[in-house]
Formats: sequence, structure tokens, C-alpha cells
Amino acid sequence: MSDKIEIDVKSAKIVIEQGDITKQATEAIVNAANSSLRGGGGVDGAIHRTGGPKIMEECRKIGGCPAGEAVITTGGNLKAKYVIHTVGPIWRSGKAGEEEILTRAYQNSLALAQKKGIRSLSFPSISTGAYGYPLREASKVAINTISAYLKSHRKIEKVVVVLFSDNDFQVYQETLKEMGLI
Ligand code: AR6
Repeated sequence: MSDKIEIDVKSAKIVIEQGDITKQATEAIVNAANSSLRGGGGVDGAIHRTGGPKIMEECRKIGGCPAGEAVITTGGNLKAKYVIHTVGPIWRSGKAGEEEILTRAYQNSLALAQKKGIRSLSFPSISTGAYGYPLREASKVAINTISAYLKSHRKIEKVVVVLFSDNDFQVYQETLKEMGLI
């Protein structure tokens, strides 16, 4: 079975693939950070480990980032020139505004990329690890938000969604089928 799916959205494309986001060569990669921007486990830990101390130096200067917002730093030693740090919601009941915060995390990351003139960026599956957001629901939010953004903005050419596990990739594939996109 293919481990990469491409969807055209107007003149841009969304690529969904299985892999490690720290290896992505898009201009920016997005980090699923926490509000303190002081690092952590999961994808956050992997990005700081691979990207080196310059990223944390800039995070310290920025000071923090509320849930749903996004900030940008150097990519340090990563292939990507920039890291966009966003903070997803911690899943509680699903009735505490989680969907709205997750939507804003994707939107604000895309808006920051657009503002910086970044043409390609990669997202991990925000909030679906330590923060506990159910993957199936989160995948719908991610795909809907990214495709809506690309439909109404022109500058970004490519958005890659990088799923760390085969299972996550399968769930995304099912969501794309349900949404009639593949
Ligand atoms: N490449 C792509 N995806 C990855 C990678 C990687 N190298 N490593 C993990 N993932 P999480 P969250 C996936 O927990 O739920 C941190 O401690 C992982 O399998 O990284 O938003 C922060 O500091 C999962 O599918 O982020 C925060 O405190 C997805 O990335 C907190 O975790 C997100 O899992 C944020 O939690």
C-alpha cells in the first residue's frame, strides 16, 4: 500500500505521508509545543534534539505561546529553515473548546507561514500524542482547516502532514476516503 497521498487544492497540494518530521525538507516544519515553549517529549523533543540549541535560545526570548497561537524560530540544524511552534488543546471532554483551539493552531501556523513568505511547510498530528485528542476527530480538523486555508490563500504551494506511525497514516487515509478526497 502507498505511504504517500497527494491531494490538489486549487494551485496548491496537500501531501499526507508516514515519516519523521525532523527529516522534512519543506521550508518550515511545525512543532506541537506547549505554552511554555521550554521543550518536552514527542515531536517537540525530537525537533529540539535534531535542530540543536539555537531553537531553544529563540524560544526563551519569545517566552511562551498560548494554546491556538503560533510563533516562529530558526530551524537550527534541521533541513527546514524555520520551525513554527504552535500549541494544541489538551483533550478533556471534547466540550471545552478543543476543536476550535485545534482549528486555530492549524490556521495560525499557516497564517504565520504565509506572512513570512514560506511556500512549503510540514505539520505533525497536533495534540494527538501527549495531549490526548482522538486521532480520527483531529484528522478531520487538520484536513478541513488546511484545505480551507489553501482554497482562500494563494502563496503557500505545499503542505505536508507527516504521520509518525503506520496506524496514524491509516486513520488519515480513512478520513480522506470519508471526506471523498481520495
Ligand atoms: N515526526 C512526526 N510526528 C511525530 C514525531 C516525529 N519525529 N514524534 C512524535 N510524533 P506529541 P501533542 C507524533 O505528544 O499531543 C510534548 O511534550 C506523535 O506520534 O508530540 O500536541 C510537548 O512539549 C503524535 O502522533 O504532541 C507538549 O507538552 C503527534 O506527533 C505536548 O507533548 C503529536 O504528539 C504536546 O502534545
